[in-house]
Amino acid sequence: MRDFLFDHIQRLSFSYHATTPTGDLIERVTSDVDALRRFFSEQAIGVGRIALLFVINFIAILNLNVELALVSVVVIPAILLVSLWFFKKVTKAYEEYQAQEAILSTTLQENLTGVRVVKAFARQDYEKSKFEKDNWGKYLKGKILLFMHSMFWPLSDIVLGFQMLFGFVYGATMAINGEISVGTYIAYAGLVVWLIWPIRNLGRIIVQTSTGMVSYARLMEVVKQQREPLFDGQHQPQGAARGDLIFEDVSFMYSDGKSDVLKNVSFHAKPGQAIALLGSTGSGKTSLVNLLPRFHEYTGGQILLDDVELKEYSRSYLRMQIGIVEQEPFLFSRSIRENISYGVGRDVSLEEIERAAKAAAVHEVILTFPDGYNTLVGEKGVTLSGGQKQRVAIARTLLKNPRILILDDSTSSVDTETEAEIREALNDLMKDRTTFIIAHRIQSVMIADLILVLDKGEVVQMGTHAELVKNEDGMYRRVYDIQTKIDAELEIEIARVN
Ligand code: DCP
Ligand code: MG
Repeated sequence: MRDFLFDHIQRLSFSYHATTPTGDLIERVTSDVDALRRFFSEQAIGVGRIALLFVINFIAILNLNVELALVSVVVIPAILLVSLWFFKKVTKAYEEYQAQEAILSTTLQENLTGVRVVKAFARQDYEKSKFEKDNWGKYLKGKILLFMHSMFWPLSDIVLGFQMLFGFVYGATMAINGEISVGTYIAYAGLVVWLIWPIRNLGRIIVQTSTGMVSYARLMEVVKQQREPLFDGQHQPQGAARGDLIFEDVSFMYSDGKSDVLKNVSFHAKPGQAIALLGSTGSGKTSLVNLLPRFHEYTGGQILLDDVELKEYSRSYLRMQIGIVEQEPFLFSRSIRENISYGVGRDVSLEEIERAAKAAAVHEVILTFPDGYNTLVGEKGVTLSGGQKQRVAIARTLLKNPRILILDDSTSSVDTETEAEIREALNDLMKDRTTFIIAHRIQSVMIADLILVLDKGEVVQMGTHAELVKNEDGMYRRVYDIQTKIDAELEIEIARVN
């Protein structure tokens, strides 16, 4: 079950993961699966034993005296009613308890992941009190749950105690009146205890079933989520794509969004061309490139890859053809070597890995680490600097050798010298791939065959660097002027200092 969930969760869509707290999912995969396992190993097995004991003893007493037997079980409806009432109460209490526990896990998980932010802003005390509040909430919810259980036991025992007393008195009266023999009475007294015991446990099981049911429902909520179909496309080309991309009036809105993030985007990227996206933060650059591997589905217009609509391709094929160096690359807590060869889908030699690392200008850096390529990367790459991480991510993508390359701000967190090194390496690698470059610096985008200037999801300008700088009122020219002005001022400053 746990393996299934793990696999399932990995295959859910981006929008599901964007809206579901990680701690909540962790909670379901660990605690709820445990609760369900406990339910099956402890409760479900008990049911058979109880039924058997009850039936045998009830038949035995029936054989002694029918009247006595019937008198001994009048309590069953009462016990059932009480159990069902508690069942409902405990279900609700347990639901709240699990939900609170999920909140607690989320808080913990976020704090561990964001520990640097917490420290940098000196928010330990705030986070501590938030955690304490959540933990206290869990304690209170747990207390309610415990209270429910502790109420049920005495109540059910009192009811059953009366039942037993009633049976004894009734039987004794019958014996005194000579309706049954003393021997029958003694046999009855011995047997009735074994009749009450299963009834008592039945109530307990009904109440405890609620926890199993709640966990089951919580797991089903995840299981019912649609997986992202990886192999749904009819169009499955054998070889690699050429990388010819046509955007026609493409618009896009996030499933939880209110307005279009991209509006009527049209352009043509020919195989091997470099397309640069320039635009202020939030203008939709990342959203645009995320449409290509079908992380999200565009909501209007169409995108053609090699003259076939993108939606006709399976996601797995597209993702094999497209390599992305993300804005914030994620590295696994594994060796550098494993991180670079991640997702290549075949055995790769160390030479190949080194070649990719050299191209990404990270080889020299890796050699300075204690174990070279076998050095472990700390959780989320804590031991690597931002720029180093990014270069490892570039090496990883290069090794995949994709037809379409997406570089999302990929040179933003490296120094100017390294940036020049990487750009040189990339120029080589971009040669026969369609490449998307997202950057803020004019130097990074001016070499592109086509530059798209985005503003609030719209392409406001399009062309080569030479064409765009000519337009005096255009946004591109404005960005260009500002950046060259900064550079010029820097030169003057340097001259003055010298
Ligand atoms: N957005 C959203 N849901 C997401 C991601 C983004 O609603 N899961 C919104 C936020 C922005 C808009 O979409 O208003 C565009 O976001 P992008 O990430 O595409 O913006 P950029 O990549 O252009 O910005 P940056 O330069 O900061 O990376
Ligand atoms: Mg972005």
